[in-house]
Amino acid sequence: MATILLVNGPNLNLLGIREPEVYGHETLADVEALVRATAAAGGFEVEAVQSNHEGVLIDAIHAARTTCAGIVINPGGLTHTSVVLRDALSGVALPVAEVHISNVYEREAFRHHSYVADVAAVHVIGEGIAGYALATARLIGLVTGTGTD
Ligand code: CA2
Repeated sequence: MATILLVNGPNLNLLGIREPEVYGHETLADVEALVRATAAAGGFEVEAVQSNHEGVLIDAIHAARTTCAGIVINPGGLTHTSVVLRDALSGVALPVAEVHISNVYEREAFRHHSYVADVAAVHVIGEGIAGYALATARLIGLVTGTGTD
């Protein structure tokens, strides 16, 4: 079965534990279960990584080059700072879906720019945890050629 890499960046291990008013009550384990269920419905399995260390994320993205069909990523705060993460995504040349739980465009100005946005083919922003399922389904649509957008 083909595999989707799910990447969650720094601090997303705190989901459901801190700042529920911004990020909701669901945990990282809930996110991973949601993505696995969505992927399974489309015939894909999921490899999940969360790290607070940029290099760990980059190594996982490089490893996906030969093992995965696409990447669903919430880069966390690295979205707004990391050229190296963007270069890793662009370097592996896999289809990428970028997810943000909160609506970054309604938050501080420094969250309005994403280094990942133009290397991602799918963007789901401000849909809460459900956005991960939307992003996964759209990515699978793209990978299998069955998508509507
Ligand atoms: O809305 C999103 O998904 C973000 O990617 C989350 C990042 C933030 O820096 C981006 O601007 C938008 C922050 C992830 C930190 O997650 C936490 C979860 C619970 C408690 C504290 C932080």
